[in-house]
Order: sequence, then C-alpha cells, then structure tokens
Amino acid sequence: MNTKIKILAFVLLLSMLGCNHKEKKDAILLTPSLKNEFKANFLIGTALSENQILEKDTMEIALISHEYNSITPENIMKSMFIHPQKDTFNFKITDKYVAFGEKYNMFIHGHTLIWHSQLSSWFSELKDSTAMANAMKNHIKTIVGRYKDKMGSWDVVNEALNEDGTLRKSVFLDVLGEDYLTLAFKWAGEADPNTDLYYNDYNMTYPEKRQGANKLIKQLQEKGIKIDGVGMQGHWGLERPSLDDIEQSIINYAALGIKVAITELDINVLPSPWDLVGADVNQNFESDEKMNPYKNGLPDSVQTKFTKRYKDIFNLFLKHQDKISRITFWGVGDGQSWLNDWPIEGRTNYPLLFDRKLQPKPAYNAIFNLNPLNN
Ligand code: 9MR
Repeated sequence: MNTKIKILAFVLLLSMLGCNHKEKKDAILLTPSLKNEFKANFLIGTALSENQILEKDTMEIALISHEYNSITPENIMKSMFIHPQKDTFNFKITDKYVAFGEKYNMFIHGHTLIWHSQLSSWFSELKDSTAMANAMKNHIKTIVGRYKDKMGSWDVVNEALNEDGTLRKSVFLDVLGEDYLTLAFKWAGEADPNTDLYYNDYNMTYPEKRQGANKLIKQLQEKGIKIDGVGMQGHWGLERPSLDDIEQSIINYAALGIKVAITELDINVLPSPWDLVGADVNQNFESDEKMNPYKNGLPDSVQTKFTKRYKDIFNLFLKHQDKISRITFWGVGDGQSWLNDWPIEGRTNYPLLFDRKLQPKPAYNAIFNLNPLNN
C-alpha cells in the first residue's frame, strides 16, 4: 500500500470518530494496521500508560485497538504500585488493564514480577531468607494467580544482569542468592501453568550480557524449571546496536529452544555524550540546551535515518519471524515516551511510530510492504 493511501486511510480512521458504531467498524475493517500487516508473523504490541488503560482519550483508544493486538502495562504492575505494603495489594487499575485486553481481544502481557527497580520499599526490609522467600512467593502467586488463564505471558524476572553478564546486586540476590531466579520462575509456573514465562532485560545484544543471559536460562532449563521466552528490550539508537548484533542475539536465544520477544522497542534520536547505553533509570544528567537539539521538530536528515532504522530492523524481524513471538513498542505516540525524560529531563525525543498528535510518521509507512507473506 502506498503512503498516500495509507494517510487517507488514517484520516478516515480519525474522521470515523463521529460515526455511529456500525459505520465505524466497517471503516476500520478497510484501513491498514500494524497488527494486520504482521498478523502472519508476530504479535504487535504497545505499552499502556494508566491514562490509556482508563480510556481517557477516545481517539487514542481507537488508534490503539486498531493498530495493536498485544499490550504491556508500562508501570501499573510494578511492585510499588500493585503491592505497596506487605499485606496490601492494589488491583483496581490492574484489573482494568486486564479488562482492557479482554475488551479489545488482545494478547495480555504482565510486566513485571521481580525487579530491583520501582520495588516496594518493604521488600528491602526483609533480611532473613525465609521471610524474603515467603514474601516473593506471596507476591508472585497472588498476582499471577489472580489473572490465571487471562495472561498470555509474564516478565517473571526483569533486568537481573549487569552489562558484564554477572548477576546484578539486588535485595533478592543479597538475601536468597542465585536461587531467587529459580524460585521466581517456579512459583510463577505453579500459579498459572498456561502462561508463558519470560526473562526480560536491556542490552541483550551485548556479547558478555548475552553470555550471562544464556547461562541464566540454561541453568533454569537444567533444573527442569519452566522458562518459555526471553524479552530483548529494544531501547536502541539510530546506529547501535548493529543489525548483526541484533541478528546474532535473536539466533542465539532461539537456539535455547525458547521464544524471543522484542520488548520495549523505541529508537532514541537524541545525543548521548556520555556514551550511555541501556535503560537504567537511575542514571540522570543535568539539562543542557545542546542536548535537546530537536525541540522544534526533527530535521529531515534525522527523520530519514530513523525511518531507515525501523525499516532495517523490521526486515530483520521478518527474516527471523519463526523465532519471534511478539514485537512491543514502548508507547504509542512520541509524547508518551520515557525517553523525553531520560537520561535528561524535559527533552523532546521522537522514538516511536506515531508523533505527538498521534499521526503516523514516515517510519510507520516504511515498515509496511516488507512482508513477503503479504505481497
Ligand atoms: O517507561 C517507564 C517509565 O514511565 C518509568 O518512569 C520507568 C521507571 O523505572 O520505567 C520505564 O519502563 C522501564 C521498564 O519498565 C523496564 N525496562 C526499562 C524501561 C525504561 O526505563
């Protein structure tokens, strides 16, 4: 489909918002969408913010339900929100998240059960291994159990590795040692045997970190612990990681006999003078005008690079579609992205397929028609 038709189709989608239900449905069926374009290849997902889950903006929800067939909660399932006190769970908004997925017939992913960051503070007070094990077990079994048979998959453990492939220091590692990984996957599998269990991390294309992830996954497999997939967070730049590193990583993880999901995909177009890579939100730097060069718009030359980058990585994903279960963007429009505030607050970044007005960008059009199965 050429760009002009696609833009017309999108305008049609937006204008339909004034139509009655039947007219709206008929028009949506005519318009192209990411989920239809790649329906034979992999799921196409987005992260959802709290406002999106609450369906605050009708136009945005029409777009989300039209384009994506999979969802991940950007923040609301993290322990500090869902399990704020040892004996208190907050399921109000997470129930709405799951209902959202059911309403729009989407694949529902859970993010994330065991993570050192955005962790409820009471976890850090547990110094005794029995108390920590009981707390983790209660956390995992209560949350996974509540949504049993509704979730397609869970990020059971998130970001447990350092860049050199060793295990990251955390309260879980401190108190329980390496066993915490085994226990987390074991309890998640017991709570819902029908959901896919993932290990999810950033910089998963780095050779040393890749080795560490391989080791971690193999150790679980050797113990007979269920692990179904690995999430490669796609917090990538215009040039790094190289296509070759991405490809080798996909091949390497798939060779372990598990699914590969590309999670949290966004392409950062802003300068990173500290050679900073990854997604550790604890790294923050002072604001500086030079570091926010595109606050009035993205120059054509950068837009072209950005578009090509998305096209190249989608070509790669299609080449390895037999190994990839799901591609999830870390948000819908550029205005939503965490990259506007990391590692410097208040910048204007352009990492996603839709702009701040939720209009499709050239990169959106570029990833259509790549698919040999559709042409
Ligand atoms: O996008 C999330 C942002 O809104 C939060 O402030 C941040 C806090 O840690 O987490 C962001 O999402 C992270 C994800 O949950 C795990 N991988 C790294 C992501 C970006 O930091």
